[in-house]
Amino acid sequence: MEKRSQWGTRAGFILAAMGSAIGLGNIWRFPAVAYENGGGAFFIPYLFALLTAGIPLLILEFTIGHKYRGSAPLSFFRMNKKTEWLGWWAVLVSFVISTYYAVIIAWAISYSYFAFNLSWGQDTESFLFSDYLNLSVDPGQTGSLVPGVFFPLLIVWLITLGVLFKGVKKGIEAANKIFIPTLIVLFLIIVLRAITLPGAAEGLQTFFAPNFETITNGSVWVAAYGQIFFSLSIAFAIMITYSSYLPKKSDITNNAFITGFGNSSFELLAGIGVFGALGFMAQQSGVGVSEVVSGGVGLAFVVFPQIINEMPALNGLFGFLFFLSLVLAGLSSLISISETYIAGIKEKLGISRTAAVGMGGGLAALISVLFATQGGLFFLDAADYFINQFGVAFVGLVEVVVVAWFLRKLNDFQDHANAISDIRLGSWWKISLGIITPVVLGYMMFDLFKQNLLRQFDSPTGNYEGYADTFILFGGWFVAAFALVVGFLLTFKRWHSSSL
Ligand code: LEU
Repeated sequence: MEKRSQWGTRAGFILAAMGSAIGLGNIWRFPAVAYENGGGAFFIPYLFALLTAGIPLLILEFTIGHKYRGSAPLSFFRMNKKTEWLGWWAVLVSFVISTYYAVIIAWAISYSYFAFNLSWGQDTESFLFSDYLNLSVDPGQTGSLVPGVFFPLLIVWLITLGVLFKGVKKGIEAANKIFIPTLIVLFLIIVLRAITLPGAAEGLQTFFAPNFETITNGSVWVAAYGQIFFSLSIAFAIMITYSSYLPKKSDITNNAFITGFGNSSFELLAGIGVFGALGFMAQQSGVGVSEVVSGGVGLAFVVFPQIINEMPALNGLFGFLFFLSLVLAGLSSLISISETYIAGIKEKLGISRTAAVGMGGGLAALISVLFATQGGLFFLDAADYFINQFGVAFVGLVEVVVVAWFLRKLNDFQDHANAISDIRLGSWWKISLGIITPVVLGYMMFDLFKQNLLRQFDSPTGNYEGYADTFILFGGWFVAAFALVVGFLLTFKRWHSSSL
């Protein structure tokens, strides 16, 4: 057996895990999700999800990777020959996500360039959709390639695959040692600037003003769990893969706490920065903060350029730093998502890292070109919704049910983690994973299927985003089903002897 690659230092591992966790989800997703789900009151379900699902699952995945020392599919295979498919599911979900995640980073690269002379003009919305993305086809059609997205996308893949070619220590660890500290410094500068803008206090008040009524609403809890999963990169095969490169003598539990709290602190910081800036924007345009809030694409690529336009000084520089921080946060996450399938096929086929990066990364890069077409945004939106809802949350649920209920591994894993970690795990961990998480996620999946299937068949609310049935079927359900079916099929191929 070939000697397994390892992290050079403990800090290197923690930075890589944090680099994966801190991503687009923290900067553009969290603030809007928190706001839509009760503002200050959202922190209660959020903290609950962090402590009963996020950190416990992170510890579980770190333990699995450390104990079985393989990519997610190999680790699950070693845990029990019958559960390999679970590892592939997570890997394929990551594969799909990597294909469009890369595209959003490409937009951020373009926007960091546009920031210099504020070339998005006053109507930032029509700039994004018409001038930049050239979105002039119906959902489901591709139209032609958009060069303004394609070229930065090429840069994204060159950097990501370049880092992955270099391997765990010289590539992933080295890149994160530069990316993450730089990101933190940049982001602190941005947040400081944002909260000292006139009107910022108003924005922060809106962000933190708790709306306690929302707490009794099930969908708020679902949103909190969804955010924690995405943001902490759990149920994506990522953390299993990364921890499989830990040396035998490494801490697990403490590392998981550092990663979990580090990620949430960054998220909170992003919320503060974003809402400070939104408060400023609201004051400039004489409206309430709630009128300028929007999530996802809108927030980062429509509202932020407007805010940057209005800033009193150094607008271009502020804009550049903001989009550069999106790029850095995104790249370190994309590297981690891509490593899951690179490690998986490397071990399955017994090929070199170089060949695996070429094959896996090459294929992902090729598919991602679909999202750089005129109709790319629609594909991206549908794939993102379905793969997140029916991929990530579903894999998370199956993972805890299989490990805790069917294989009954929690005692075993608890002993494994306790034997090497500073912090000892007690009943909190087992109750969280054995009872709370499966129950909450089970309810969540049930509710989601109900909503989306009802929408499909008898549709007072219409399909997701009002898309046509065929587009939802091929652009949404099919993508999620593809990940699950291919995952099963891959288990029929035998492991190369060098991996066993
Ligand atoms: N945790 C990442 C983020 O917050 C996403 C993950 C899929 C790597 O953006």
